[in-house]
Formats: sequence, structure tokens, C-alpha cells
Amino acid sequence: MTVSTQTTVTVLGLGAMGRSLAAAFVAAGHPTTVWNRSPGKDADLVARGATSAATVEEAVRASTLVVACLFDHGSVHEVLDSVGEWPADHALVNLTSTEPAGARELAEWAAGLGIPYLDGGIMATPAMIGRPGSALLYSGSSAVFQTYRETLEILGTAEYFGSDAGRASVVDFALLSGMYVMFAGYYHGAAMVRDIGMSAEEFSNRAASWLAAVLPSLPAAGAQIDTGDYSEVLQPLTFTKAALDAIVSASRDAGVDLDIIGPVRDLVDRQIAAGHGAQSSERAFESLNPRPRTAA
Ligand code: FVH
Repeated sequence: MTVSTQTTVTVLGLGAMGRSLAAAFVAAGHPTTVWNRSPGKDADLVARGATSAATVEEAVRASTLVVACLFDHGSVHEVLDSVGEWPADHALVNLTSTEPAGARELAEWAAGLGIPYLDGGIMATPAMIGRPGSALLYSGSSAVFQTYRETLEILGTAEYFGSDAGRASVVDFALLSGMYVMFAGYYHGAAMVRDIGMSAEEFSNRAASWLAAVLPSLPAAGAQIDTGDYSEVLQPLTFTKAALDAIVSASRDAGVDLDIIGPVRDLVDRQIAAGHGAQSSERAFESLNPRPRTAA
């Protein structure tokens, strides 16, 4: 696979994210073709220099790098199953959020049709695309990643996670789970302080500083989890349990639902019940995934 500095790029799907991706390719000077199921979303891009394709087939033929940014796994099939003959050497990079199993299924489907396939996860909002802080995770064909890396870097930092097309999705969803649970923790705290008259906005500033102060401890936690050795104790499980018991009690008094904090305490309780109370609190991880470690 060879590529010029002016890689031709097609973007399938012009939702908020697809439009942002296409705009970044246009701004970087790449001949860019766009297609969307419903008409009208391409107007601004065409005004900036993109070409609008009337059909998916025309869009796929127009560029060696075809980027799909559709709604979900099902919509990727809905759009691409209709393409008769995939042009030789045109690569498909799927940036639609897809579960690991879905990414692997698409990779197999693409392999059956001879389509070079790379799956990607976008760790950015549309406004972040092409700016510092935007990161995209890829897995699947390393040839596609190497060939188009420079072009893909226009969107954000590009990182490759291996030939198994599902791996980027695993990392993507793992990071998102961290984000969603962290936000849920913030919602819980905001619900607790409401009764003392503190606004969620004021609390958010305090929460942001506090979380930033404790986040540097994550690598040490990761090292313990990786070895499964929790004997070096910064904070024992029994201490964390006392704190969580008090938080649960204060939450109950404040009339705050325990759906967020209750299961967190449960992770700790299970390890203490198994006789590990004196070990480090990171051992709570074992309640989630107690399987033996496998080599990376
Ligand atoms: N927006 C974000 O912040 C997140 C950031 C992380 C990654 N996600 C994923 O990116 C995919 C697209 O997201 P989006 O924000 O562009 O989503 P929408 O604005 O809802 O646009 C969806 C596009 O998909 C088209 N579409 C939906 N179903 C079909 C279908 N069956 N056949 C053909 N096209 C379909 C839709 O077309 P239309 O409704 O305008 O005709 C839009 O172009 C997504 O996986 C996020 O999880 C974004």
C-alpha cells in the first residue's frame, strides 16, 4: 500500500463527529469526499472544499482512505453492506463506537471481502478533534495504521494496540467506564452537599481539585493490581471500610440514594469477608476481576 502526502479521504457519516473529522481533513489540505444518509449536513464542508458524494459507492471509490463515523455497529453494516465491489487497496478505518465483539466481527467481514480494516476509538469530543488532548486508539491492520498514520494524526494522537481489531475498543470502553464512574461519584457528592446549601457548581470546583490531587496515586495502585501483591499497605481495607460506612451513613441521613456508593463499599466488604482486611485497599479490585493474571 502506498500513499502520497495528499491522501484522498472519504468520511461516511456526517453527525457531529463525522463533520468534525471531515473538517479537519479538509483544513489539512486532503482531498475529502463526504457522504451522509440524510441530505443537507454536508453544506458547510462543501463550502470549505469537500466533495459531496451522491452514493456510498461513489464515496468509497473516491478515496484510498475511507473513514466511517456512523451511529453504531449496525449502521456500519447498513451502510457498507450495500457497496457492491470494494476498490482494491482502499482501506476502511471505522471510527464508529463499536463493542470489541462488533469490531472483531467487522474485521472478519472486511477480511472476507479483501478490505484492509482498522478499527478506532475516539477519545475526544467533536470540538477537540485536531486539537491538543484529542487521542484516537486503533487496532486491526498494522499496514493500514502505518500507511495512514500521518493522515490519522491530523485528528489527534494516534496509538496502535495490535492486530486484534477488538483491542482498541476494549481500551476505549475501559477509559469511558473510568470517566462515567468518576462522574457518578461526583453526582453522589453533589447530592450530599445540596442539603447544606452548596451548589453543584461550587462543589464541582472542589471535586476537580481533590480528584486531581489523588489521581497521581493511580500508577502505584496499578502496580499492586498487576502483581496481585497487596501487602505494602498505604491504606488498609479496614480503614477504607470505616470511611465508606461513614459515607453511607451520612448519605442515608441526607436522603441520598445509595446506588453509587453502596456497591463501592460492597467491593471492600467482600475482600474483608475473605480475610484480607489488613491488606491494601487496592485489593478491592479483586472483587471485580479475581481471575489469575495472564502475561500481557
Ligand atoms: N460525539 C461525541 O462526543 C462522541 C465522542 C466519542 C466517539 N463518538 C462516536 O462517534 C460516532 C458518531 O458520533 P456522532 O456524534 O457523530 O453521532 P451523531 O451526531 O448521532 O451522528 C450519527 C451519524 O450516523 C448516521 N447514521 C445513523 N444510523 C444510520 C444508518 N442506519 N444508516 C446510515 N447512517 C446512519 C447519521 O446519519 P443521519 O441521521 O444524519 O442520516 C449520522 O451521520 C458514534 O459511534 C459515537 O458513539 C462520538
